[in-house]
Amino acid sequence: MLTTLIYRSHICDNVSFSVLEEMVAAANIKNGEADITGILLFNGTHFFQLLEGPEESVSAIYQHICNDKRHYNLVELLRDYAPLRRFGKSGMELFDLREYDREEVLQHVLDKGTSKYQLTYEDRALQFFRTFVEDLEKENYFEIPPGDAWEFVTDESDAISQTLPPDREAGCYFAFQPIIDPFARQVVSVEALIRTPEGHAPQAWFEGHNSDEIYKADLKSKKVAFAMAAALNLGVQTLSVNLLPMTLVNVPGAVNFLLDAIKANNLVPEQIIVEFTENEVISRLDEFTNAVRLLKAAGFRVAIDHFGAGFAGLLLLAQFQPERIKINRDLIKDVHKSGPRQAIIQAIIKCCVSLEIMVSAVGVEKPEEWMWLESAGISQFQGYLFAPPAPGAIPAVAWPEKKGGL
Ligand code: FMN
Repeated sequence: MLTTLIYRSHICDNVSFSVLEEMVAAANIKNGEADITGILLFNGTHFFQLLEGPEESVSAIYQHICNDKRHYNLVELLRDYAPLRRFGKSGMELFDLREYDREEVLQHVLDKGTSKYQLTYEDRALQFFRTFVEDLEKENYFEIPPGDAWEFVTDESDAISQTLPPDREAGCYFAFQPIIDPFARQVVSVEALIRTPEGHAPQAWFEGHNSDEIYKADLKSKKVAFAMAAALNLGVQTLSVNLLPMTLVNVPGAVNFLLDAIKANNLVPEQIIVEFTENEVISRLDEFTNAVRLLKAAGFRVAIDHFGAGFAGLLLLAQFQPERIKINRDLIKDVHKSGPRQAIIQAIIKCCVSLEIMVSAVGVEKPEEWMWLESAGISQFQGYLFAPPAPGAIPAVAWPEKKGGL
C-alpha cells in the first residue's frame, strides 16, 4: 500500500554538509531502486523528511535511517496511506533551508506535486512541511541525551527492610510500587497493587470472584492493603489504592468502611489516594460522581488511573476533577520517538496545569521515555525503570544519576 512517512531529527555535531551531499547522492539511487521519493529539508540543526512509496520499502528504509549515527532524536510525525503519490518522481532531493526563502521552498515542494488534488485540499503532509519551514513547533522539540547518559543506582539505605508473607485467610495479598520524583530524589507515594494470596496477577484475583461479590471483595481488600502498608512502616507516606468505581456505588457504607480500616491502622484519610480506572468510571458517571463527593468530603484524594487508555478521558476532567491523573503506559511507550504521542501528552499536561491536577506517568521503562516526559513537564514517575512492584514489601528505588557527574 502506498505509504507516506514524515519524521524530524537532530543532526550530530560532527557531520559536515559535504557528508550530507554524498549521503543524498547515494540515497537518491537507493530510493529510486525501491520506488521511494524522499524529500529532505535541513535548517542547519534539524532534518525533516518525507518518504513516500510502497509500505514495506518505506518501513525498511526508515529502519536504516533510524539507525544512522549522523542524526539523533528521530521523531515520527506522520505515517499515513494515500490513493496516489503526492510526489511522483522517485529518488531523493535535499533543500537546505538556509539558502532558500520560506515561500520559495514551499513553492518548490508544491511544484514537485504530481497528484492533482491531494496537495490542494488541506493536505496534512503539506501542513507538516509548512510548520517545519516556518519553525512553528520548535518549542516542542525536546532534545534529550542518549539513554546511556544515565545510570540507575539503588541507595543501600533504601534496601528492602522486610517482606510480609502472604496470609491465605485475608483472601488477597499486595505488591507495593513507589511513585517517585527522580530529580527531587523523593518517593511521593506508594501504590498498593492487588495480588492473589499466592501472589498471582490482579486479573487472576478478579477472575476468582463472581460479579455479585466482586465489589464487596474489592472493598474488603483495601483493609488488607492498609494493614500491610502499616506493617511496612508506611509512616506519613502517601498510599495509593485502586478501587472499582462501582464499589462506591454498590456497597452501602463503603466510605465509612474505608475510614474505619484506615483508623484501625493508625493512618489518616488525607494520606490515601483512591485511584479509579478511566473506562470503569465513564460507564455510570453520574452515580460515580456522587460517590466521589462522599470520598472527598471524608478527606481522601482521588486519581484517575490509566488516563488516555479509554474513551472519554478529557471529558472526565471536566465532570469530575481529580487531584491526580496517571498517564497510561500505552501513551508513554516510546514517546520520545512518536510525534502523535508527544502531542497528546503535551495537551494532557497543558490541560492539567490549567486545572492544577498533578500528572504522573506510569509504566516508564526506558530512560529516554523518562527524559522526554521530564522535559515536557512531568515530575512524578512509576515504572520498572525506577522500581518494580515488590510483593509484600516496599522496594528500593534505582535513582537516575548522570554518568560522569552533572
Ligand atoms: N538513505 C536512503 O536510502 N534513503 C533516504 O531517503 C535516506 N534519507 C536519509 C536522511 C537522513 C537525515 C540521514 C541522516 C540519512 C538518510 N539515509 C537515507 C541514509 C541511511 O540512513 C543509510 O545510511 C543508507 O540507507 C545506507 O544504509 P546501509 O549503509 O545500512 O546500507
